[in-house]
Amino acid sequence: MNKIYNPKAESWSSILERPTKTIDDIEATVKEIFSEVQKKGDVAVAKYTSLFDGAKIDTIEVSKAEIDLAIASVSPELKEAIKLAKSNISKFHIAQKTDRVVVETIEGVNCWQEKRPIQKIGLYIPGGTAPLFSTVLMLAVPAEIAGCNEIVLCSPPDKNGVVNPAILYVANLCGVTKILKVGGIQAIAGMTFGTETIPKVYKIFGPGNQFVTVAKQLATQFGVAIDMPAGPSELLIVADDTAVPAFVASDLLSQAEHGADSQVILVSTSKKLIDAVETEIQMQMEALPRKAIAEKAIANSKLIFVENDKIALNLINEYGPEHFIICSEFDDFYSNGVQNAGSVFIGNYTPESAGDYASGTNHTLPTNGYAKNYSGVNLDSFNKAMTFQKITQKGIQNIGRAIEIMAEAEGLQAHKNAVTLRLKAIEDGK
Ligand code: HSO
Ligand code: ZN
Repeated sequence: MNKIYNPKAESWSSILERPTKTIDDIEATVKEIFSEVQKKGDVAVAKYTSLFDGAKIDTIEVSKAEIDLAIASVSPELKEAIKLAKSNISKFHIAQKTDRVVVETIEGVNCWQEKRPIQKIGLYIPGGTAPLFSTVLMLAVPAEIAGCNEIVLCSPPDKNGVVNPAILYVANLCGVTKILKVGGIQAIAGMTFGTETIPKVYKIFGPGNQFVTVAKQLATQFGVAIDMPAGPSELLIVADDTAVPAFVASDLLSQAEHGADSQVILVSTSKKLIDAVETEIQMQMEALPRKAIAEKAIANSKLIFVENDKIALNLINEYGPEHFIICSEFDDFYSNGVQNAGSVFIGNYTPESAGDYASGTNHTLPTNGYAKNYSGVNLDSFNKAMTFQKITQKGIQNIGRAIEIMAEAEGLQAHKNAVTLRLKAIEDGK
């Protein structure tokens, strides 16, 4: 752990630097697989599934029988927990629905805005060391609420050609329309171009490793939208002597166990707290099954002492953490002053795990400083805002002259004519 005392503002960006990415060498592989999937469809998908996942797959789509088997294998206790989480996530996302916005901007000119669901969406759920079925909830629940009519889910199979049963259970519970055993670059390529079995979608959501991240970025070049650029998990905690060191340590470790490249940072105005948290981390880490992973992330973590809360807030806003926990006497100061963070957790009894699973907020959040310019996934991520207008004769008379003058000034005579003809027809009709 790196303890840093009173860092100068000039050094903040280097202290807070994220683990560097090696996008360049990945790009060539991604392009090659995209081009092969585009040309050969399912044949290429099967080839890469065998190469990367070591699985021989005859049928890419998960069958009804496989789903039934998965449902039966999930424990009643886990099913109950998932249902509680689903209920809270549903409540929070249903509340995000917006009404039609209607404005008569000037007499006779009626404008309105309505949301429409993105019709075809693709969800990517990684396999790996911890298959995160909770991410299926975070993506499929709002997709269903928004009314997306085609929800495709891709997740890689294990060596035996099986997708994690909890992922299948949640997908089935949340209205996913098609589940496919395909992961990695080939999954993103499949949803970008469409194959014999994988439907082409309009927007792709979900986390993934560096290959998946680069693949999602390439997908945008073929007209597919993506949720956001993803990166390793991050957590920044600001805490003072009102915080409980054991709680703070447990939160830092909860993010550290995601991956060796996770970033966890503690900012504090108390040296005493920093030391206590450091001791707690070492103690708690010993007992973690994923100690080897957490240890690596913790080795890169930063415990930063600053003189006062104002400096702390500036530093936090410069970093823009994915998750921001506030355990401070001055929690209002921080929650009102934070400008850049994906999701904020306030008080000693608000662990990040709550938002990861069951409080109701979404856990698909911007990392890598993108909290400065991206929102986390929310109901509107699955919608487009469409505008409508209806203009009466009186309305076109009210704005027609202004349009004519502006069109003329832009040198666009046809635009002007579209108004002039109508104004004249109205006059002639009089
Ligand atoms: N903390 C992760 C989400 C997650 N945690 C899923 C546990 N399961 C997002 O950064
Ligand atoms: Zn997590």
